[in-house]
Amino acid sequence: MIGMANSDLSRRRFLGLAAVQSAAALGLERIALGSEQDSDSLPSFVPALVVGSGYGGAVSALRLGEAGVRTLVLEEGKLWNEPGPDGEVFCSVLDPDRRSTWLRTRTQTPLGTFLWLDVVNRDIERFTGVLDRVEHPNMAIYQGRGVGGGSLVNGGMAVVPERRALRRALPTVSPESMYERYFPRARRQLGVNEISPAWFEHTEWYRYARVARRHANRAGLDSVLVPNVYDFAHMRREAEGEAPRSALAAEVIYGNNYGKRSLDRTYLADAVGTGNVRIESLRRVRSVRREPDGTLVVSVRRIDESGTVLESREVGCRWLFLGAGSNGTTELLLRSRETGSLPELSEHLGQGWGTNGNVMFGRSNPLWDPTGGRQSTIPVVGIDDRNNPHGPVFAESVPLPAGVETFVSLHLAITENPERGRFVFDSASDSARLLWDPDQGQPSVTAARATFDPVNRANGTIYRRDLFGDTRAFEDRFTYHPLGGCVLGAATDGHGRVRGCPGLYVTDGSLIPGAVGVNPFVTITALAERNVEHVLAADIGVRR
Ligand code: FAE
Repeated sequence: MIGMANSDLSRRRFLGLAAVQSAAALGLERIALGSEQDSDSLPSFVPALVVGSGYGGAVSALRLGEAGVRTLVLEEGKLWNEPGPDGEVFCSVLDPDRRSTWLRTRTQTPLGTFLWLDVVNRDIERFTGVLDRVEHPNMAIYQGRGVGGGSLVNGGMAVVPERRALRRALPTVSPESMYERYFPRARRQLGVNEISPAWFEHTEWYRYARVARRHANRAGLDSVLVPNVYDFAHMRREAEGEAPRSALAAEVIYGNNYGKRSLDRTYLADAVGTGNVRIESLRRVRSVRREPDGTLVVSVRRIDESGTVLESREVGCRWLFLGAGSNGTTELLLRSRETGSLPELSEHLGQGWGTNGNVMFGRSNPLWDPTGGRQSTIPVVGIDDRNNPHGPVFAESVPLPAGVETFVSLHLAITENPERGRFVFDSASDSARLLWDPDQGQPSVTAARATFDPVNRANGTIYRRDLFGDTRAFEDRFTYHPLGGCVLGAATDGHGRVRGCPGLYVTDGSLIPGAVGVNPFVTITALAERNVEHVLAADIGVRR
């Protein structure tokens, strides 16, 4: 973006978005500009290859494309642009169908029951849907699937961490460079915006968040309005009946049809708009090997929309950027090391994994304190207890868009749980397995209680015990924010170069060791910006 005129930028985005639209109209699995659109096979060699199209992958693709490097992006999920039978691309949380869930026959929300009743999840057809839940013993990892990765399914909360949290997570990264250069660059390119405080204060759609804030304030806690990538001007038009509804129509974890500035509309559209980047969807990268001349070769499987493998191919490249997310990138590297194709990879691989201290819980409100039957799905309030002596807590007020009054205040707390898990390769299942004990979530629960027990006492509220299948009040057996596995400065060098394999880079959330204190995607994006800038200059010979 730097040094580029606005008209060039908007032209590039226009071209990229047009390519996305026409790919959808033609039913193509690939997005590219010009003649490449017509070629239907993978090249046997590309200068740069990016695996995965979430935050890390999208940053790498854009900056490589801008630098004039021909780049191929391989994404396992779908290109989400074709309308389903209801005329929409994505389904809502209230009426999920096969588009919701990755290769399962039942939806898998973390909040599985209400009044202990199994009323939330639905049977569905097996399909390459947009939200995946990867089951490990004692821990489930949620992740987005499709061109845009997690940006398709997440809540869009765009939070810059405090300096001390950043220093704890990434001690070797200069905070000055992050706060002065890479966080602003990431926020700009992601399209971060803020809700109007005046509108927030009176709209019925955020009553639930105001109630949560008031309860926290009564216990002496601060709260903040959190920036987001959802277009708040669009949301206000939704409220006024002037724009199609998405955040106000119970859309979020299975995708937003309108309003969300997901990566396919920002970074990836701009990447394609450079004319140097091509994205292929429904391509699962399985492993990496290195030829004697340094060429990196990935093995790729093309899958159909039911997950069946159609063909296997190899593609060679000079520079390989892994952005398959914490679970995906770590698995790919572990498989490559353990099956002998990249035997030199570091012993630190797989280590330093954490949940970002995620723990979810609900509180039951008294009948005179309703949270509202109409709730925007885009969270905007963070209860900020980052100075708690028992450990910092940043808890979002999570919507429960049931369409009826539930009297529930739902929270996802981000705590600085110091526990770390480790991925190992399980050759029997040919996949990575996470080693995580059930009691490793306890520090998250303890920290959340230190913040929210006083909130309950101050407001006469109690924890709900009917939401997570059994009678537990705190759900710490899943994470929305998996981090680590290929930690910066351990399995990689200080800029994401994989130790033991020149030309191979990690660019996603697996670089961050387990926690960053707030919702992570702005940090993942900014770190990827920092690393790719360095790699372009030092390894690929491009200066901006
Ligand atoms: P990610 O975005 O997960 O992208 C990885 C991509 O790689 C995916 O598209 C995969 O399909 C693809 N892939 C995986 N394996 C392969 C393979 N072998 N071959 C080809 N492609 C592959 O990675 N964070 C926030 O900051 N704010 C929020 O409000 C927020 N809300 C969330 C809500 C939900 C429901 C979820 C699930 C997550 C949320 N997050 C939020 C977390 C955020 O989305 C996540 O940290 C980032 O998406 C991680 O970015 P990565 O680049 O690491």
